[in-house]
Amino acid sequence: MVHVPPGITLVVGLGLSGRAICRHLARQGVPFMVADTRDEPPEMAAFFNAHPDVSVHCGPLEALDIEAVEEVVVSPGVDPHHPTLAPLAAQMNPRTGDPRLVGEMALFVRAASAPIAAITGSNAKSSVTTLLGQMAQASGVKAAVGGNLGTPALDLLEQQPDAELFILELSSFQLETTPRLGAAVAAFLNLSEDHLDRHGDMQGYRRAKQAIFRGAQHAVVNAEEPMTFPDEPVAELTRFGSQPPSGRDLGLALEQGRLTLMKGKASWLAADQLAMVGQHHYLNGLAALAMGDALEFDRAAMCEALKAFKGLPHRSELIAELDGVKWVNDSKGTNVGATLAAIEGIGADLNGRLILLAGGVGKGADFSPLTVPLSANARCVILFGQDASRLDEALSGHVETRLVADLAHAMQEAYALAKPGDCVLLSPACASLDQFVNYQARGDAFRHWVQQKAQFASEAS
Ligand code: UMA
Repeated sequence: MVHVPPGITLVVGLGLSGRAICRHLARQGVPFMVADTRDEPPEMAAFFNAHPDVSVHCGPLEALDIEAVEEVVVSPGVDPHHPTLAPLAAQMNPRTGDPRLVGEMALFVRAASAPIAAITGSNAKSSVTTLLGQMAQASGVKAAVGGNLGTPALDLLEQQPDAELFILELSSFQLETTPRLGAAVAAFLNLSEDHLDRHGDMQGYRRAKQAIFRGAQHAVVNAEEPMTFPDEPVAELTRFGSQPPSGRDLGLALEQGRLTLMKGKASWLAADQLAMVGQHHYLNGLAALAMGDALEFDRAAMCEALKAFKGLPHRSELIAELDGVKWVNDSKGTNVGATLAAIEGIGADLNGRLILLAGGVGKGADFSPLTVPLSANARCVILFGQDASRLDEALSGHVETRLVADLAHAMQEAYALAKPGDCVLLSPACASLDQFVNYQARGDAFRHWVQQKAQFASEAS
């Protein structure tokens, strides 16, 4: 048994968040030690360089006696229901007023002096977060943008100490361990199956996300998804959705024959002025506009930012056209809802010319919602990775499926199969962690392969 010394903080996890937590505690002069369940967590040498005096426990958490610890700060990838950790979640820390077990965001809330705009949802949260950041910039507001989409929230405190606003994408993992966020505006964009292996069921997943509204002044929710509405009353509430809006809500309506983004009866901008085509892009735009409006951003500046927004890498990103075949990288499609949105975005006029590459870690999801759009749009689905056979069980009989070992083989298979006019879409509906470090690495592998093919083709011609 390793006894954690009394009165200190224990940081669990040595990934991006864990290292940001350690830097933050070191800056604040709080004594801490670290645990990671892996025998060899990444980048240990760099960690010991930065924190030579900090002790690190690697391996099972069961080997730790944490009775005397003051506070445990868990990384998002670590399940707070782990038997060693869970009892602390029910005990209060008299110094902080929070439970003895918290996540990174609890430390952030204690230290941040500027307001928080927070975004969660199963999909599109990175796009809305980025878009709101660009709207802030266009409106002359100094905003620091981070959270689940990349830069850990605690690092923003150091990188942008003069921020007037923090715009944070927050995952269910981060929210689950956040006692009270107190956001100026909090958006819950949508809810579809994801991370059921961690949260147990949809109720557990939704409950974790509901924490975004704790202490919020203004809630932004999806008019068509009541599951996104706050359980506890929030002073102000704005809905966004695909129908003509009433009151102070935002929505879409036909104005003189043009689909238009509206607030109540006021036309804000025509959908065809956006660089990105497709209903889910309009909904993302409306969600960001609703948040920016709640934050009193300049309306004209917000609309200009929305018109200029061209989307994010790994999100339905056209990489190249090879021999008349479009190759699209949607590696960020890590759950069924995201893959459905990607197919809807590009599949409308494909009529059986879509080749989907899918597979990886399915996180306990039900893949059956994919059957209808795939039977309408796909020539073939090429499946790879840990849960390829679970996907195959759900899809075969509805669409042609092929099973291969990994993404490289899936791309080769797609290349051999595709005909001019087809679209090869990498939108795996699964996490990447069985075969890649993260979804970015998976998308980069796809991009690299396609670009090499494109280069050979141009050299040969
Ligand atoms: N791990 C262990 N043992 C440990 C600690 C971690 O096995 O003791 C494993 C986790 O199970 C996971 C991996 O290591 O497989 C990374 O976990 P982590 O908590 O160390 O993750 P970070 O590197 O801190 O990255 C996290 C987010 N990752 C997760 O929530 C899994 C990143 O979101 C986020 O960008 C980063 O913090 C900065 O805020 C990624 C993600 O996949 C993009 N998020 C999920 C999603 O979007 O669906 C929630």
